[in-house]
Order: sequence, then C-alpha cells, then structure tokens
Amino acid sequence: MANPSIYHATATAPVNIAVIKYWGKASTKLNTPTNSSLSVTLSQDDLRTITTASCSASFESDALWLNGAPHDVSGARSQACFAELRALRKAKEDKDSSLPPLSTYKLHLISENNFPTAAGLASSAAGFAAFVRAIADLYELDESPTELSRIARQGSGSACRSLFGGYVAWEKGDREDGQDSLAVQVAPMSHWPTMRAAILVISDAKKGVSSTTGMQATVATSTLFPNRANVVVPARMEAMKKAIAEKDFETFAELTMADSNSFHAVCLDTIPPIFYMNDTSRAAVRVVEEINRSAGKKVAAYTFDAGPNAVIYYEESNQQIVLGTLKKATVDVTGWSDGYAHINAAVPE
Ligand code: 2P0
Repeated sequence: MANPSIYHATATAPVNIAVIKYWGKASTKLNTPTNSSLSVTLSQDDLRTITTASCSASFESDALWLNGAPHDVSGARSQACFAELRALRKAKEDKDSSLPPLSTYKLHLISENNFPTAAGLASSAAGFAAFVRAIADLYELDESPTELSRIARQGSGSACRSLFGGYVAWEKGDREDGQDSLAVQVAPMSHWPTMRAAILVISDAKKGVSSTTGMQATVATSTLFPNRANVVVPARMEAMKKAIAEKDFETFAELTMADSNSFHAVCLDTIPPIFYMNDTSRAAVRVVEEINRSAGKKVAAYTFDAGPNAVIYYEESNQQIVLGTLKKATVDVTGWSDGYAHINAAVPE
C-alpha cells in the first residue's frame, strides 16, 4: 500500500497568570473547581507553548514529545482530552462522509515551550491549551474557544483560561456533569492596553508539592478554606470584573495582592502546611509595598502561584518607578540571582 497521508496542524497557546486564584477541586474526576478564577493572559512573544498535532493511519499509538523528550499520555487527563476531541471529529465525519476518518487515527503531538518548563510559570496551562487547540485545528472543529475550554479544563484546570487573550474568567459552574465549568473572556487586552507584567524568577527549581496534591490537601484539611471558596472569592470575582471594566488599577492591585495572600494563607493552613513562597518572595512583597508607599497609591501588584516566583502587574506609565525599584532591589536581595524577566502583558485578541 502507498504511504498513508499524514495530516498536520500547529497552534500556540499563551501563559496566563491568575489574579483571583483557582485552588481546590469540586470533582477530581471532572476537574471542576471549588471557586471561579480570573487571569491575565501574557504575551505569546514572551511565554507560549507551540504544538504540532499530526495523525495518520500509519501511526501505532498516541504519543507526545515535550521539548524533545517523550511524555506519557496514558493518564486520565490526556485521555479525557483525546476522547472528547475525537468524539467531536467523529460527529463531523458522521455528517460528511467525504471527510477522511481522522477520528480513527492515532495522534502524535510535538510540543515546545519558549520558557523553562520547570520555572513554575504555569507550563501546564499553556501546554494543555495548545494541545487542545492544535488537535481541534487538525480536526477542523468549529467549536468556540469557550467550548474547547471545557475540554482543556480536563487536562489542567488553569489551561481553560489559556484559550483566550486578555482578561479571562473560569466560571466554576453548578452542574453535576461539569458542562458549565468553562472559560469566558471578560475583556480583550485592547480594553486596557497599558497593563504590563514583570516576572521575577526567584527559583527555577521544580515545586515541592504539585498543585493537584496541594489543593486536595487544602480542601481536606484547611478550616480557612470554606470561607475563601464560598464567601471571599465570589465577592472578589465581581469586584475584579468591575475593576477591569473601569480600568481601576488601584482596586485591581488591592484585589490581586489580597487574593494571592489569601491563597498562600490557606496553603499555610493545610495539614501538613504547604509553603510556596520563600524568604526572597517575601522580600519581593516588601519591595512592592515600599514602591506603593512611596508613590502614595498602588502602582504595582504582586501575585504568587504554586511556587516562589513573583509576577508584578503595573501600568506602562509607572514602568520606570516599578521596574527601576525592582531592579535596584535585585542587587540587595540574596537569592534573587536570576534577576528579573520583563514580560509585556499585551496579547493578541
Ligand atoms: C491558578 N494555580 O489559578 C492557580 C493559582 C496555582 C495557584 O491553577 O490540577 O495546574 O492541573 O487542574 O491548573 C495550578 O493548578 O491544576 C493553578 P490542575 P493546575 O492559576
């Protein structure tokens, strides 16, 4: 037989950094969260995953190579994404018999990050978003980014937010089957084009406690957690959407810093406690507090994910004061040896 055709599609997905954090699963099977979350998508020029999906009758098994190394796809999360995407393709093929039967072929995925995977910079978010987008493009699916976000969520929760640029909410949903747990764009980046983000790479070591393990321990043991998930975050989601709509940086900054602190507080309240921030992270908090004190208003906002690295949001007009002070502080802060990476948060629509 002649060599069977190989079909390809390539897609990229950006990193997102939450300002209202996802922490806690309502269902581990469906990968639904205990609370909604909201993120800012970073520029693809700086941080992104690029993935090529291919399929062919000649491929013997599904496979993924991440930054050149083979990566296991037998886990439930990758399998859930494959199954959902194949089902959508199959429905298309059932309607149009002239389409090649790609849904029956094995998939090969080649994925590259343009940033260190171990740097604690939400690589799973961009990774699963690019995974889903590339296969959806290969299959020529017509589903909207919000519909695809439901699939990416099952790969990694935060990945559902990386299917969009700009300001993105992951609405937790109420349904038992998780069908309404999906991401929507709150505003495109063009709505607030002066927003910037800097990443302080404090350590590129792999995190000690994985997000999945950590959040399950928090849900099971933290007495502060129910108040955060049920009372604090729902109010903050509304306040954050309003701050973004009004381009109110001071409120955006207050909410961002408060939510980062609340997330790290429930981590500390977990038994045994989880420490993601370190002494250098805390030094970064003090530098931002000092920048805001000397400016007489909030011109910078810090946030920390499941690791010690800081992301600092600021408006372009304050770049000099914010980055200048942070740069000067890097000289004084022990352990901040990797310095800082300046990331523009402007993204394509
Ligand atoms: C977030 N994080 O909202 C929060 C803030 C970390 C701290 O989403 O288990 O890798 O794959 O659904 O998405 C990290 O958790 O967890 C995360 P899974 P994920 O960005």
